[in-house]
Order: sequence, then C-alpha cells, then structure tokens
Amino acid sequence: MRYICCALMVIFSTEIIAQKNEPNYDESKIPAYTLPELLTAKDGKTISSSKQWDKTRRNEILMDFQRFVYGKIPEGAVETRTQIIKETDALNGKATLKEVRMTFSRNNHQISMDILLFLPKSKEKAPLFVGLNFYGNHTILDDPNISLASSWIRNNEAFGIIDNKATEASRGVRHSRWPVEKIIDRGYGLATIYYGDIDPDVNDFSDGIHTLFYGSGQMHPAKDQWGSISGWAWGLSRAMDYFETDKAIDNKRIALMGHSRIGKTALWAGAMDERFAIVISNDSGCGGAALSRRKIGETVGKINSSFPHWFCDNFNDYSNNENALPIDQHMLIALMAPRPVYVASAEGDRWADPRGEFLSAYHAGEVYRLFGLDGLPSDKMPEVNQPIMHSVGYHIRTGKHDVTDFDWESYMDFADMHF
Ligand code: GTR
Repeated sequence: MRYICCALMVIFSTEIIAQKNEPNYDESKIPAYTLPELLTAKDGKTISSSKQWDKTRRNEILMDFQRFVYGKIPEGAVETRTQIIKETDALNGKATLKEVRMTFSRNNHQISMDILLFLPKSKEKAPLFVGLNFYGNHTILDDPNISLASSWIRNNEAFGIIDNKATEASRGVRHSRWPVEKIIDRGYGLATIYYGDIDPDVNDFSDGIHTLFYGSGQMHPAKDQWGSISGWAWGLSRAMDYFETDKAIDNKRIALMGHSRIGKTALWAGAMDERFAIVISNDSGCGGAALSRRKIGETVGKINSSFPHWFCDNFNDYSNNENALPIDQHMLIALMAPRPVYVASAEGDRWADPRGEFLSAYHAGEVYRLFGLDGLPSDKMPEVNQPIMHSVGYHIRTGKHDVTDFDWESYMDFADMHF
C-alpha cells in the first residue's frame, strides 16, 4: 500500500511539474491583473499634460525600467575611434556601401563594432532604418564587398558558421529578413550592426562591452547594472553618434527596428535615446512589447532562466511575481511618445503573445493623447495583415516568428507617413 501511495505521489508530482513547465496559451487561464497606471506619478498626482509627463512621469518610468528590468548603463567616458573602412558602389550602382568601424577603449579593454551602411544615391541626405542583426553584417546580402564579421558568432552549420566563425558560405543567408534593394528603391538608407560585436549573446560577462566599465576587481555587473540588452542598446546609441556626423544621413529621420530579442533592444534603446525618431518592434514578445502580467507564452520566470544575461539581476525578483513590478511593458512603449512607434506581431508567434503586444501598444495611447496625437483606436485587435497606422502603429500578420517583406513594407509606409 505504502509503495502504491508513493508511486501515485510521484506520478502526481511529475504531473504538477509538467504542468508548471508547460507554457500557458489559454486566455481564460490568465490570472487577474491590474496594470500600473501610466498617468499617476509616484506621489499619487495625476499627470494631465504632456509637460507634466516630460517633467516627472517619463523619467520615473525610465528609471524603473533601468533599475528593475534592463539595468543601468555605467557612466564614464569611453575613448572612441571611428574609421571609414570601406566605401564603394552596391546594388548595381543604386547605392553606396559603407563600412564604419567604431573602436571603444577603456580600462585596458577594447571592442570594435562595424556598421554596415547602404545609402541610396537618389538622395543627398537619406532617412535611415537601423537595426542590429543576429549572424553578422555579411548575412544580410550576398555581396563580396561586405566584410565577414570577425567576432564570435553562434554556430549554425546551415548558415556556414563553423567554430563560431563566419565563412564565405554565410554570405546572404539572412537576406530574407533584410530586403536591402526594396529599402533603397523607396529612398531609405539601411544601417546594420552584428549585435555580437557589442556583446556576444552568451551568459558570460567576461567579454563584450561590459568589461570596459568594470570597477577594480569587478567580474559581473551589479544587480541593478546592465545586462546584454542594455549593452546592445548602448551600441545603437554609439552608432547614432556616428550617424550625426555623416552628411549623407538625415539624422533627424532615423527609424530603429529590431526583431525578437533585438526588438526588445530596439524598444529599450529608443526609450533611452530620443534621437531615434521612430521605433519599431517586430515580434519582440516577453521583455519587449508583450505585457508581462498576462503570463501567456513566454513568462518573466521562463526568460530569466533561459537567458539570465539579457536583463539585470534585479529582474529575477519578478519571476513568477509580475504583479510586484512597478511597471509593465505598455509603459516602455509609452516612453517613445510623442515619437511614432510601431509594434508588429505574427499570428503563429504565440510564444511572444501577440495579444499582449497589441494591448501594450493600445494602452500606450494614453500618453500619445496627452500630446494631442492618436494611439490605436480600439482595444479590439485588427484582422491579420491589416496594419493600423496612427502615431502608434500595429499589425499582426499571418506566418511565424520572423521578419518578412510584409513587415518591412508596413514599416516603410509608416516612415513615409511620419517623415
Ligand atoms: C526566444 C526567446 C524570445 C525571443 C527569441 C529571439 O528563444 O524566448 O524571448 O527573444 O528567442 O530572440 O529569437
């Protein structure tokens, strides 16, 4: 009898564990939650004008994200050397291809990041899309003039990445996500940087940008200091420093776009650095556009255990404890106001919680209205493949977690509308 009881208990508890680890995709199982108020300041006062928002509330929210989610970027000057390492024709003479190397040194550490730029010859000063890429600049287009990334890259045999190094076989393998020619034909420039140049995407803080800022004896960021997402965002701001010096770029019209973990990064970089005139999140999910309190698909607990290096260590306090967070992700979207912001989802990307991404974008509208601008008109999700574009834009397209031509065409329409 005792053995049967024990056996039953084992079966029962493994079932509970299995259920616990199984992601929830059922809307009816979302726990009751109340979103933190965008327009109530920490002292309890109601924020009723864009002026009050800019003066107090915006900064309160920014500081909360910094302290509890993405981590503070340490202060301190970095020695920066910028070199144009290549300038040549591309796309049958339609565009100029430029490679710019930024080398950062501090504390006896040094890293370099390469910015790959395509600028349309049709424009004297081109508005620009900028985004980080996952596998190296040379993967976005098969053009032998693009230098192969030299830093560590996650192995991927199908992409020709062997022993964590790019090879000739890697050229253009991610072209489907970067319609370079279409972007040029519409009069936009494109800039991209391999995110691993800034910080390799591994749970290891002995490399990448973090090492330049350690205090003496420090080996790991403090609990409220930057994880990798903040590091990648730092790199985007340094690229913006360069864009401001390049006369061929219209630096008041730079749209920041990112997919997935890089979409989370785009939102955080856009929140911190208001020089990005438009911010676009493509399938950014948990820790990006999706509301954490919905706990559907990927959760804070899950992301913290799978990717402990993305956020600051303080974020662990909110694993399975989302209601204790002083913010939720709609407030991150609201930090873009009054700049146009676009959130995109994919129907097949349940892990990223499309409805949670939509609701974030919807709720951020409260802040846009303070500026006399339109957010999303209703809390009802649009039909698939039907973008809505006001100061806040949104679409859910058919298909999986990816970046497609439909996404890019929508982003270019959105930029046409606002630039
Ligand atoms: C997944 C992760 C997501 C998303 C994605 C990506 O494994 O759970 O949050 O960031 O990776 O970046 O491709």
